[in-house]
This record gives sequence, structure tokens and C-alpha cells, in this order.
Amino acid sequence: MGGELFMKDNLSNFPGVIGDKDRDIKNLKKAAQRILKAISDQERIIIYGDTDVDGVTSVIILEETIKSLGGKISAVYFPDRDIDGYGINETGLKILKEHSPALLISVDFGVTNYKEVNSAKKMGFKVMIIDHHEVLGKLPKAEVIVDPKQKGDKYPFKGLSAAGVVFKLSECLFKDKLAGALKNNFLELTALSTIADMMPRESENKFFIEEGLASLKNSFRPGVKVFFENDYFKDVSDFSQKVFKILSILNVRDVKNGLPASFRLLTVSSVEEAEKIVIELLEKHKITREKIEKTVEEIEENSLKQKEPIIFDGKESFESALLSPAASILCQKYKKPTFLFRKMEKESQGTIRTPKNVNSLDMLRKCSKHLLSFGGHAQASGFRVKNKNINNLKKCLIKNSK
Ligand SMILES: [Mn+2]
Repeated sequence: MGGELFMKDNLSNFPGVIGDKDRDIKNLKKAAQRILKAISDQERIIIYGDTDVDGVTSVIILEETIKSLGGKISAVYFPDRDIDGYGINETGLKILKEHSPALLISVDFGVTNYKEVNSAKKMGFKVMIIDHHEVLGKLPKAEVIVDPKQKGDKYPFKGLSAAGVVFKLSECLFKDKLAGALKNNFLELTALSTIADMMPRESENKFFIEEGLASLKNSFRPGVKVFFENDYFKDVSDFSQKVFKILSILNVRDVKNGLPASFRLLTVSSVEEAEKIVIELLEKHKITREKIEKTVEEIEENSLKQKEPIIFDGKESFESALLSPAASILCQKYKKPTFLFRKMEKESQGTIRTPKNVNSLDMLRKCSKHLLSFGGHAQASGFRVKNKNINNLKKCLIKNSK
């Protein structure tokens, strides 16, 4: 099946596709118009995205779309989770300030960055947010916000990845003329993001995954080609198994010049360079897996003694990049809401995984007076807390756990 099928024949099978005006994603057209204006005015554009596979693929689709329409991308920025924390943040904004005035577009986060959006505006940025995370009541004061989960969004399918939303924005920007190899390639990236972010395999996502994976085998990206052909996967005959492995390797933290390895690999133009990155990534992946196992064991030793209804642990020595995978493993194994955080000087930032019947955002909302910020999805989210409030937070979470 080629990507073309989506645009023409299958169009009517999907909810809210372009043309179905009442059920479009809220503000999607407005965002496209704003970006087209930025392109025609030669306004500087900054893309500010998350460092995971969904964030990275969102950035790539948006960047390549804007560039092929003649726009000027003056910076692509990924926050360093260990230093800056998650989301739009003051450290990143300070670095980007020299590009102001510019249109700053955040992808795969932003919808809970109330303060930071105000700071960005004060620096002279126009802010656009493209997100798919839960909206926590109010919205930041950005110029345009696209998030299928915001109030008044009539788009019937709420399970798109951020890259899925960006893909639809790209279609809008190309005025429905996104086609051929570029479209197939964007579908590849969207498929990877949908699987990586564990979005439901329904509705449009099913389609993204089917089309994207089919095209992935013949990707024009050297990084993808080299990766799939690597000896490391020669014994993995099942294609989706291979994709899973590749995704876990793409999530390994390896930042160079501010760019995550996944971004460098997916955008590299030479086979030789791609090979170098893949070798590095595979080595790093091995080390990371060992570190995750160690972290899990360390937490098990601490938490299992305590017999509490939640797993709650944080240290200065924890590495942020290991905490999400460690939390996933622990949550699955013990079926308990799992809160892991890295303690920094005055505050801590953490990651949460909860079993299917527990909504992490509900728990955090009930304890929000102890928190600096929080956000994410029902089963996977993040938070920031002042160190002096950690004990109160823990007590509150235990009280509010089923
Ligand atoms: Mn995401």
C-alpha cells in the first residue's frame, strides 16, 4: 500500500480529515496560516521540541516542511532534561533569546508551560504550541495552541502522537499537496512516534503505523537504512520486533551539540556518518541497559522494605534519562504507581508510571499544592517539586492512592 491511498480513497474512513470543517483539530488551520505568514514575511522560526522519539520526529517533520516551503529556521532546540528540566524552560529561553524576535513553536510539550510562555513573550517571541498532552484546566497565553485535548476541540480521535498532530499540520501547510516520497517519509516518522509514545492502535494511528512501517523498509533516510541493516538485528526476523528494538535504542540519551542522537541519526545525509552514529548508539544502549537494571535493583532494595502502596524514590545520584525506563519496569512488575525523581540542589524532577486503573494526573492534581509543576498523560507523566516539600508530597500521594 502506498501513502497515496490515505489521501484519496481512504479519506472518508478517518474522522476529521481535512475538508470536514466542523471536526478539524482546533486551531490546526490557524497554526498553518500563522506559519505560512511567518514564511512569507521571512520571520525567524525556532522549533523547540522534546528529546524523546515523539518530540524528535515532530521537530523533523515540522522543520523539513517549513524548509521545503521556503521558511527560515533559525534554531532547533531540545532541552537537556538533566539541566533544564522538561518542557519549555528558562535555561532554554535564555539561550534562544539572541534569535528574538521570532516565532517560537514548541512541539510535544508546552501546554502546561504557563510561566515559561509568558517569559518567552517578554523576550519578544511569538509562541505557538503543538502538543498532545492533557490540558490541566487553563491554557498558557500562547498565540496559537493546537492540542486535540483542549476544550472545544471537536476532533473525534484523541490518541494522536505529537508527530501525528504535526503530520496533519504539515498536510495543511502543503495545502493537501503533501505527496510522494516526502509524505511516505513523514508517515515513517509518525509511525515511529506513535509506537514509541504507546498511543492507542486505533483509528488514524492504525493507518499511520501500517503505512509508515511499510515505507520504513525502503526509507530514503540513510540513518534508518543503516540502522535496519545493522548486524545487531540480523537474528530478529520479525519486523515489528525489530522496530521495538530500534525505538528503545533511539531513546538512549546521547546529546552532541545540543542534538539528541535520534535527531542526528534521522537527519544525517551520509551513510558513513549514519554508520558512526549507529555504532555509538549501540554501545551506549548496552551501557544504559546495565545502568537501568542497577537503578531498578537499587530502588527495589529501598522500596520493597517499605511495603507502601506506591513506589516513591529519589536521589541526587539518579540519572534523569534512566528514570522513565526504570519506572516502567517497576510499575509493570509491582503494579504500583511509581514515582522516581532526581534530586537537584533546591528542587527535584521526576517521572511517573501508573498501572492502567490509576490516573497519575488525578493523583498529582490532588497533591498539586506540594508541586511546582506537573503534566503528561494518564499513565505516564512528570513533575517538579521543591525538595522541602518532598515528604508532604509523598504523604499526600499515599493518601490518594487506591
Ligand atoms: Mn509525545
